[in-house]
Amino acid sequence: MISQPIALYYFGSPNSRKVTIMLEELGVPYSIVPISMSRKDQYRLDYSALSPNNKMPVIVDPEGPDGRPISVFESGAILKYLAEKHGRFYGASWAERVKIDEWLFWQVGGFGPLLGQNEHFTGGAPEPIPYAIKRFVDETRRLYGVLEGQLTRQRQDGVDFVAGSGLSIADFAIFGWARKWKELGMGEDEFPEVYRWRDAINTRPAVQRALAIAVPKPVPDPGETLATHLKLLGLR
Ligand SMILES: N[C@@H](CCC(=O)N[C@@H](CS)C(=O)NCC(=O)O)C(=O)O
Repeated sequence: MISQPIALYYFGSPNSRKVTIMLEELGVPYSIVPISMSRKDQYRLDYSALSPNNKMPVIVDPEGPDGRPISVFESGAILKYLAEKHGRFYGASWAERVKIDEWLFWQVGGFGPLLGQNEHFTGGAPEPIPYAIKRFVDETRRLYGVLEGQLTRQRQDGVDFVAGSGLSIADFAIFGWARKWKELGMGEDEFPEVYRWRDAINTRPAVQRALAIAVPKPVPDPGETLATHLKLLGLR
């Protein structure tokens, strides 16, 4: 049976790329619905119905639990949903899934948001604020150190991935911000285990396909697709 494609509301940044990496690794059909932040698409009322926190990514799966359509927002929830649906990249036991969850939640609750603040204050703020830059660069260095420690322990146990016994959604979640070490002020030799792991993930063909996704310019208006999805989900 051919599955109906999952639609991914997408903005080309680490949070959406976690999901394209997962979908490419799974090899399931999907379509991209690009969202324009400069046009503030994320604050449209019809988009808010799918994403009440007005962020990307969101997925709409026409074949969700019990065969019914479902939408999912929050990148961590999307990764867990896809892993559970397809029975892949989420460990082989409950104990392993708990370990994967630790690092998934570490990423969505700390590594992602804190490194996002680093990027904002070092690159995007209208004026330089030395206190904020120092605070978030220091915190980035601490978090990279935490990841370095975990990857070192995993290697000592003969595992080349962040959590559990193999490649998992924790790797997909963490990879995006581990790529950006230079912009975030980290040194080339500071975190050898992080960089070795990042390079290994980066060379995976599915990851390369995900990173190569280009969004058409100008970004098409998502209104028609949103209307179709809201109808499918019974929200209109
Ligand atoms: N916790 C959310 C964060 C998502 C997020 O911050 N997305 C950014 C793009 S990377 C966004 O949509 N920003 C729009 C805005 O802030 O207005 C997740 O993990 O999905």
